[in-house]
Amino acid sequence: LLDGGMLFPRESSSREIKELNGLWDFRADVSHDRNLGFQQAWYKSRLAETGPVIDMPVPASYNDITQDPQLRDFIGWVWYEREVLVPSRWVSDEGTRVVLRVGSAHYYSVVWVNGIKMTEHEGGHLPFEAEIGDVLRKDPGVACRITIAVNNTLTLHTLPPGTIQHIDDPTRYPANYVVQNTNFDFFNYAGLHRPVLLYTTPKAYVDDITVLTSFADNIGDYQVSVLGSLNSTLKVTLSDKDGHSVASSTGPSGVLKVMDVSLWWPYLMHESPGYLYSMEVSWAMFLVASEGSVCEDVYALPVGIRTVQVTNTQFLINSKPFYFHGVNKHEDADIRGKGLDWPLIVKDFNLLKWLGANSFRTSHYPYAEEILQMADRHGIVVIDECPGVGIADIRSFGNASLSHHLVVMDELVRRDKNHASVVMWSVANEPAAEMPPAGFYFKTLIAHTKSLDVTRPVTFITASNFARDKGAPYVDVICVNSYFSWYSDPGHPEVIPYQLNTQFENWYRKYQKPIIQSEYGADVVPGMHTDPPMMFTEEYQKIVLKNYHDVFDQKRREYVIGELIWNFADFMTAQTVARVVGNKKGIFSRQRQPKAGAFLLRERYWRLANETG
Ligand code: BDP
Repeated sequence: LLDGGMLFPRESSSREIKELNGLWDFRADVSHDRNLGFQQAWYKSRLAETGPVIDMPVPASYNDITQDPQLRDFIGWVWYEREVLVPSRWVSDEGTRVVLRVGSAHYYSVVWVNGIKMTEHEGGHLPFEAEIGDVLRKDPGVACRITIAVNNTLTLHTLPPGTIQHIDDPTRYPANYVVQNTNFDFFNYAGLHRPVLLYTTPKAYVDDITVLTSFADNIGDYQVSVLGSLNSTLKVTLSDKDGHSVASSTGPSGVLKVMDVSLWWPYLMHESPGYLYSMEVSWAMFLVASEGSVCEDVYALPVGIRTVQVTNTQFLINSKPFYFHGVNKHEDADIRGKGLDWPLIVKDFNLLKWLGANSFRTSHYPYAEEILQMADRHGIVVIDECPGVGIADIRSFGNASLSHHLVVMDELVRRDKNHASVVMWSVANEPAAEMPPAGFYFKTLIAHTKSLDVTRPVTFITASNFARDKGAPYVDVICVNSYFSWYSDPGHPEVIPYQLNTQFENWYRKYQKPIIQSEYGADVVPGMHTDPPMMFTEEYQKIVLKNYHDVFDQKRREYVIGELIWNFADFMTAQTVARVVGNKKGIFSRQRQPKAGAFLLRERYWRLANETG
């Protein structure tokens, strides 16, 4: 079980935040075995004292920041360092906890403060923290020096998995290099991808909050976990948008009933979508020693009240059928790679609304919490995917991999359980689900995820044959990817109606579960035109989309509950013969300009919005 909660850092009357975004010192360890930094203990003194450093923006991937091809394709440890002055009251007051939080660092991280190791974390897409107050108190007045070493190497047991290959061929001297092989189709960007910050809480603090909502006029169960002595009082107040308290309670768990509840709705289904209450948890502990004094922690969590259910033909939000007409995305853009970037986030949400998209899947890893908060507020529905992408080698179905995958689901559910926008978990994308160990693997993984969250359906995205997929028996919704007329029958969009129909009928006949077309699409090099349509042109993408849509329109009246285009925007990949500077299946270019397919999709999504919400 995980140690403690992972509430998103928020300021309150008891909590302060200091952001550490901006320029950090940076050095890649280019030594032969990439281990010089540890041998020489670079964390012991300033990074600039042990060798040359360059400026590196945080948050950002480091790969595309310089002109150095070695850094772009670097594999191994890179070192980041930043010195920060903390307010003296944080250090002088023994009653203050100072926490260092890293939003995400890809892939494996080690963190030191003033040369003392604070924590390590495995996994590139979820936050981790360390309490650093005691170390700061050792040397009050001294700047706090934060060193983070990050290693992007993927192995058979990381998530996503990968293998390292040494190309060492004397007949092709000097062809001697190392490559990171993966089975996924996006560039393995690395670095400090999300904000790094310091925040404070009192010594006794609200550690975690879990809210389960249902309606029949009440918000259902909540559970608050607080850390500290029990000589205390806990108060939970739910306020509406105008700040009026609508329900309150005391005690670490219970039920809050809201009269005249305003439900959280997807934005096309209601005139005031994305309704959020604020659940304020305040925990006061009386300090017996200093009579009368109170140590209080206050945390306010936005809460949307809604329900999700799956029948064998429908997906219900607040008991109403919901049809997913949306997109698959990536965290990806020019220069910053996978670094969190507010202009990009807001632009993407504006484009989603321009399209009339009501949903997206976080393909193929958990996105920044800031993005999920936007989805909550704007009423956009999210399928939340873990980094289980490209599980293709039989060794990646073994115990070491499975145990790590279970921990990643623990971390993902812990982080995202309170987001109203998140309506389903996806535990993997296109695993080799036909392999013998896949049955046990997915049975265990899905049962585990359901034990962590009893309210949301669980799925994984399949591209396997319906008759041989060993994971499908355990999912609540069948999510299928297919690329008819692209990877099969290239150049023949006329095969789509028959093949897609057969695909849906096979899956439904076997499982009697609702189906989402979780990916379909075609590459377009923007501006490329032919008639008759040829692959890679705007015309070809349009005809592929149109042929898929005709079948969706028949089947959505039966059991097809959604369609997610691959992909929202073009994105960077590894260099291969099948990719022209990245994957071009976006309906927007990487710079977010529409291709012809975007206009076609826009017309369709708004029509669907009027018909189905
Ligand atoms: C699918 C993968 C996705 C790829 C896409 C493609 O799930 O990650 O980018 O194919 O090849 O199979 O464009």
